[in-house]
Amino acid sequence: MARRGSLSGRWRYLHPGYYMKRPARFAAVFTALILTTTVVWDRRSLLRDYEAEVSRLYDELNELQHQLREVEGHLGDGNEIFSGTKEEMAKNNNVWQAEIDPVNSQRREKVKEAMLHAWNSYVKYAWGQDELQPQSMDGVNSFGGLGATVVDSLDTLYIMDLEDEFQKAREWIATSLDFNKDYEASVFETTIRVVGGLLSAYDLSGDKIFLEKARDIADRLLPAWDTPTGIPYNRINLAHGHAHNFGWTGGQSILADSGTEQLEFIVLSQRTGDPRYQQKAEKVISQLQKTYPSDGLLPIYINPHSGVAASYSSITFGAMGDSFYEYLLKVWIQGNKTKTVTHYREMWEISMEGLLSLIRKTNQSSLSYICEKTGDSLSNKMDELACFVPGMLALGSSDYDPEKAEKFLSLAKELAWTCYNFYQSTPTKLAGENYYFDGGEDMNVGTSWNILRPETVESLMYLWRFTGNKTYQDWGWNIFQAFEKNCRIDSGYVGLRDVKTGEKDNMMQSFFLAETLKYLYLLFSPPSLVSFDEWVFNTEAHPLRIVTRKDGQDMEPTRISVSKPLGRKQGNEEQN
Ligand code: DMJ
Repeated sequence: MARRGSLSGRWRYLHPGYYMKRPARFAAVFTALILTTTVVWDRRSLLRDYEAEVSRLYDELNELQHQLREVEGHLGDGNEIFSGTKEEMAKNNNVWQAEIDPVNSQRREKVKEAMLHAWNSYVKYAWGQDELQPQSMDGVNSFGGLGATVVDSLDTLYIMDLEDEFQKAREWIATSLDFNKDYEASVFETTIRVVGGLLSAYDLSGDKIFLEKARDIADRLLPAWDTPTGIPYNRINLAHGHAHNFGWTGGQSILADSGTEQLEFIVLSQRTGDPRYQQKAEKVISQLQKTYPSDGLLPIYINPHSGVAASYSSITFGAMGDSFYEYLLKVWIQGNKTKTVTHYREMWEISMEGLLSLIRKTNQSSLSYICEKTGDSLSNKMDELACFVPGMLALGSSDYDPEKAEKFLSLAKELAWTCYNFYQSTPTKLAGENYYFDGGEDMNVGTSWNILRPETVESLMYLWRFTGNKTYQDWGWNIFQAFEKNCRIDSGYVGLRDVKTGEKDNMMQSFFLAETLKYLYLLFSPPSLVSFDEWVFNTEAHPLRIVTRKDGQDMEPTRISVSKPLGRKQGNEEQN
């Protein structure tokens, strides 16, 4: 039996005495030790070399990407409409670039972080209420207690991959959202935010709870369309179904409030198989079509009993007119551009000719803007709300013949430049609510608040997707940074009472989470994320899936687009 310290046991090889008696064996073990160390050392330095090589290749890749952007910048002027095989190649190439572009992915992460900050603040201080008041750190039921921020945020959370937050919102909707409210709701606001938000969440996630809830609220809104003409009353009591119009319109229905439910109600009919929603909403357009003016410009007040538009009220692409024109185009897209929906496109095109008649340029810097009109008189005023127009024109221009497509896309770029200047021209770099262009001057801010509106970044996202011009991403990034600088506080995001002084208000509008942050996120994401081929965005930025309309006689598109949205084609510093 071996004793401890003995040179004959199994541990004898570890005892120095063993090797002193056997020098040859000592030399062999020593050599083996040296060789092993060398190999290990060498592998580590190989690894280091390898890492350096990877980093060098990564730099080279960045450099090549940069050169590629420059080459692309020289190949075109940023205005091209790609087509055919070249288009597909460019599209794939650009999507690929957008996916790995480190600048884009950093910007996207910052926007996602902003969404988390807005959402967490809302959860902490205003959970379940319509909107957060960040300064007083409480909530307010500005829409009757329908959880507007929860519903408006659903798809943004989903698209940004914020799974836990989405699930929390979903649970609240399943267990606590109750529409049986003795409250005079705006039919328009409830449709675009609540019906639209729920349907979008359903289309994205497939979770039936969202469809059930959408149907519940839509059923409560439906009696609003029971008027002699089918043009709806704009307010309705959600519990009793009593509908009427706002007192301040003198009993008239508002154009945008009456003509911005078609997308949502068509989707609801498609998903439920119940045609009533679609029939009510589409009848409004058929009614307006009967007396559609030759310039396609409708005054904002319409009598729901006679169907006649009040000529004393103004014509505008801003407040109270805006999304009526937007939906004419988008319902046509949603309807696969088939014969069934041709009249929407026709009405939209007539209105776009009317729009051209409202365009003026400043003497100073040749900035294009959209006038408002009452009777025969034009006013040099433009709302920031009208800054959705560049995006709408970009979306609709591709289905014109090439000459008109070019014309409308150019106008879209000019107007986007003006809208961007609404932001750049103020000390806070945030846009006021509206602008005046009197006496040929460039722009003077009128109403000077900013309530975190999305229209300009919305248009930048469309223009970037349709032109591939990286400049639009840079403009969007500048606007985002101005929001971060002026509007972010510890308890959420606020608007500004005055864009000149930077004085803050006390409201985080639900559309900031639904629209502004979503469009910014998409501006820095590959265009394949919520692609225009498959989705159409409602006016509150809720994407709705395009499916085949079963009520159409002819399923073939009546137009073949001359252009398609692209990914990015960077490097062009064009400024319209
Ligand atoms: C949103 O509710 C919608 O975009 C609507 O069409 C216009 N106003 C706000 C955002 O500014």
